[in-house]
Amino acid sequence: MNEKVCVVGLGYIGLPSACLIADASFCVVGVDIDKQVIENLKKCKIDITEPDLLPLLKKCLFKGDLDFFDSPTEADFFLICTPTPVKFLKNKVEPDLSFVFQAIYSLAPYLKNKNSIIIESTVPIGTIEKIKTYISELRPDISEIFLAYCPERVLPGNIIFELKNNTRIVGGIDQVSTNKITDFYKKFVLGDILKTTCKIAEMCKLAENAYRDVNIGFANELSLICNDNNISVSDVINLTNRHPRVKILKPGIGVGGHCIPVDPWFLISENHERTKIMRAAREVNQDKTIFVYQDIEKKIKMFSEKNNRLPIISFLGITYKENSNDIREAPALNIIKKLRQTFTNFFIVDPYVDEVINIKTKNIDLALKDSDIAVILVKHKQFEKIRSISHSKLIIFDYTNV
Ligand code: SAJ
Repeated sequence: MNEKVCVVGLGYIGLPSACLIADASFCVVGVDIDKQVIENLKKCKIDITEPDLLPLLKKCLFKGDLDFFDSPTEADFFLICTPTPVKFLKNKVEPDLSFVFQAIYSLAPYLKNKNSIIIESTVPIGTIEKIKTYISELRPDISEIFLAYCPERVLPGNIIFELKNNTRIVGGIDQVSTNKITDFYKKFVLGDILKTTCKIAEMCKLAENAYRDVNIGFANELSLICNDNNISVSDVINLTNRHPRVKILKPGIGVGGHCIPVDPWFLISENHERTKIMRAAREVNQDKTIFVYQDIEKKIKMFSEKNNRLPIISFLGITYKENSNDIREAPALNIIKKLRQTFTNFFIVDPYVDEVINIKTKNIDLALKDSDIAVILVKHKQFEKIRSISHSKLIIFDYTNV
């Protein structure tokens, strides 16, 4: 009989993982506390736009290898893919592990000896050890459980491909767990699977995303210096990157999404004195969004003084990155939310989003026709030819043109 896998948390990692594992001849049960999510999935309805996900979901449901429930069932492998957000408290920022521990609590009654539990959610260093203690408190009758941390490292927009092909890290609580859970991943991952300890795996995931944040912060800092000196940062970066050992990332309007602006806090909160660069990068990246907001305000003022009226502005792009419909932690959204407290003469254009903060997005041709200014905040591919569809008086400010 096929081995059974219970995937807890059916978000942008859990759902594609459940489908991929079911496609590899496991019998998979996907679990989510949100009953609406379960109802929709049973009808093949998803709101994640991810290439290849819907056909894979349909195939697995049709074959009967995948089903969805709102609470766990018995299984050989439990895969936890619940979110781990951060809480912004008065004097500190703290990781919120309640969803992960809630998931463990909910599956505990179904555990049997020699079951495996795998955590994929981003967690602070030492969490897997805490989970082991928690499981033994919940189920003192169980003598042997395999437990490992295996962080996901996929790029939204390319999840199915990357889940299959990326190199994975498996960090077990002990050697037996590492081996057993590595063998499990080998059944549906084509990329290399590297064995390590759970603490190293926890640190690797946090280091990966903090590395990105720090490097984007560096690029954003350069962009502000170039702006002050009236030189093109894109020229500087293109030329600098011709050095064989330099690879500067792209400056932007700030860092969005649910990973890179969040994960550095997992390290900062526990290692405050040791994370000076990471804290600075967070600050620089957050400040970059404020800089863009203030610069837009300045441009509105200049237009008003020159023309004796407020401009009509089309804001192009509202998502956290290009060619995506994801608005979580989107800097563009934060800019518009703040701006609309004092300025409402604008359209939002985003081919991937129908409505946001109670504003219906507008077709690009219609919006530009009626606008004085176009502000590009996110470089969706649909905006590449903006100059060919804009009228001669349209002023374009491109904050992504780096
Ligand atoms: N950004 C820049 N400049 C750059 C690159 C990105 O300003 O040079 C901005 C983007 O505009 C966006 C944010 O950073 O607002 C994050 O975008 P992203 O595409 O770099 O990353 P995510 O959040 O979509 O996914 C990341 C991935 N990490 C990368 O290093 C590319 C992925 O590998 C991780 O698994 C994922 O986070 C995660 O779940 O942790």
